[in-house]
Amino acid sequence: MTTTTVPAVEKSLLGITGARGLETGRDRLAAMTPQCGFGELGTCCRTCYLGPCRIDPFGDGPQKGVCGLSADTMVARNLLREAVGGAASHVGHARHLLLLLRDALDDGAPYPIRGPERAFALGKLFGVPTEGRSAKEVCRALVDVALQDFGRQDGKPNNWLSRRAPAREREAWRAAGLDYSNPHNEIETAMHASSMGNDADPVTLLMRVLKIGLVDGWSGLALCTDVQDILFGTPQVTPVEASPGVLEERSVNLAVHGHNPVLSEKILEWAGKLEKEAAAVGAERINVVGVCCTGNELTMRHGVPLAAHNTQAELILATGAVDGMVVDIQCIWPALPQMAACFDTAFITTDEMVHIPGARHVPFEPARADESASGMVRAAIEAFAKRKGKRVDIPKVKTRAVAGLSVEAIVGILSKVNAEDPLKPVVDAVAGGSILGFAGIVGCSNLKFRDGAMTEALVKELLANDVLVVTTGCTAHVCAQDGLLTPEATGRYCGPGLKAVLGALGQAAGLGGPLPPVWHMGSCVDNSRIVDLLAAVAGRLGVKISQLPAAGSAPELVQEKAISIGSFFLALGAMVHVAPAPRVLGSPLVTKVLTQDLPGITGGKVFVEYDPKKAAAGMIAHIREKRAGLGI
Ligand code: BF8
Repeated sequence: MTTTTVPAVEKSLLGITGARGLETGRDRLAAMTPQCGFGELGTCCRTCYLGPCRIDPFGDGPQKGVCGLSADTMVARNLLREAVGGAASHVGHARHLLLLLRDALDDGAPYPIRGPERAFALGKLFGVPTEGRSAKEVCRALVDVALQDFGRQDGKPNNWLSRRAPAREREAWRAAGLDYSNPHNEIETAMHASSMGNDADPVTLLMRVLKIGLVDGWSGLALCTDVQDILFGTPQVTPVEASPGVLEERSVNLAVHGHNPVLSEKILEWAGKLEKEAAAVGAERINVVGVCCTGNELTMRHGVPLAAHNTQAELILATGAVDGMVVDIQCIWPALPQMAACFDTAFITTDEMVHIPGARHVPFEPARADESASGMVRAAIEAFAKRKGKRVDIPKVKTRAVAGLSVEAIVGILSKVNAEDPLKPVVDAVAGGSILGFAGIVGCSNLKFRDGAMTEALVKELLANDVLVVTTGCTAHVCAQDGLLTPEATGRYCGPGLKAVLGALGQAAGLGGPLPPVWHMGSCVDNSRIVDLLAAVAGRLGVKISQLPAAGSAPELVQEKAISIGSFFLALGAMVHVAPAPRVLGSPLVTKVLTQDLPGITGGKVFVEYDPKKAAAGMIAHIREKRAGLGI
């Protein structure tokens, strides 16, 4: 790492935990360092009880597991299991949403259809009759199409992949044997193949990683986004506030954390309905704030403030000002209820998969959503009543951001510039070189890189080189906290070409200023929106996604879900920069396949670099190479 800039927000939060003597993830990381080298390299195998076996990459000691397994197979097998962990999370999230939509259509859960236009658009895409039918009728048909994929045993192509994926890529995946049928079967097969005594060929194991990437992408990410847009509406551009300074001393602060808006949407609704009860205990209002991806979902659709990304979830509890933290699924640290216990905070787990010692567990059943959500809001009000008058340490840092840039919102803005051909102004700017290319900077915030402001430094370097950035997930929080999601950032950070284009587009669209240089496209499942945007641009140019002057990055990898999302983008043909290194470096063969051979298979390529300037340089070189390939 070359930078040592600690972001202002982290600094102020760490000042609070330091002053209060509270343990944080940084303390636990320091106690854990140095971490296991075998684990980092991927050369530790725990899939059977002849082991655990480990292989020293420097050639000292045994070079095979007890069963004869090579380091290459060990690494490929471990990578596949990580990808499966990620895909299971996203596919499980999607299936849950589908079942909720089905129940809601039969009045079995109190959720109206707030995105009928999305239902009709998908209905047309899936060949479902829409003429003269209600949104509910179209949704019923769509639910049947989607659920067919989860039950099918006929080996026929997966509906969501077949209809949602761009045609050129679909054909390439079919030819490479990467298309799939039932997502659950693929997850099962991958776990089966990677268990002891099955697939020992690192190359076929790696092909399975790509296939799991597609399962993640189409039956996880895309399906989640589609159903969430049907249920809760397609995001539109909205100004928001960000950073822990959005907490309010005199209000009931209720943080929602996790990924599934089925819970957080209801919490928001009930927060609005219970304002009088909050006032009765002396609160100015109920202030719902967002953490991690469910925060992004509420921000994109309702302008709810973004309070914290993943590594800050425990830090905002240390302010003493969070009265309730209600969590659903994924990325919930077990440390959170421990921190909450130091204060009056009501920390509530809600999902049957997420029980955490020290938390209050209140099962959230969609059929009784109103009763459950109102109870959780009341728990936060009660906690406020206990907390009132006690010391709180809310950092003064509050930033502004523009959120809600779904593909539909982007096309809406660009339509004001060119109604006939909305993508033309952007495509022309790329062809003319004012926009050098596109970068998707996505994924997590990692303690190992926060003190170096890895994400912020990478984004700024790309902007200075006229690369337009889109973002999702915790990276979107990081960008919001650094002021990168504002029109002002365009003038401050962009190169002359990008600055001029964003200024002209903003004026032409009647925004009274430039478009922001980093576009907040949503939560991690909304990486599907990035794919839709790339597919639209590629389709407009008549090329494959792998030919676009574009690159992706997960600059602060944490979760298995980032591995499965990265695998999806590799299957799509994208360059994927990542730091820290995926656990593959213990295998020269796997490393070579991912960095050198993959471009000849899907066009994708893994690029590992810990220095943000060098990472940007590598991504820019890739973008230039792609430009040259297109003759621009
Ligand atoms: O799904 S970015 S730390 S919160 S995994 Fe988790 Fe990573 Fe945050 Fe959202 Ni995505």
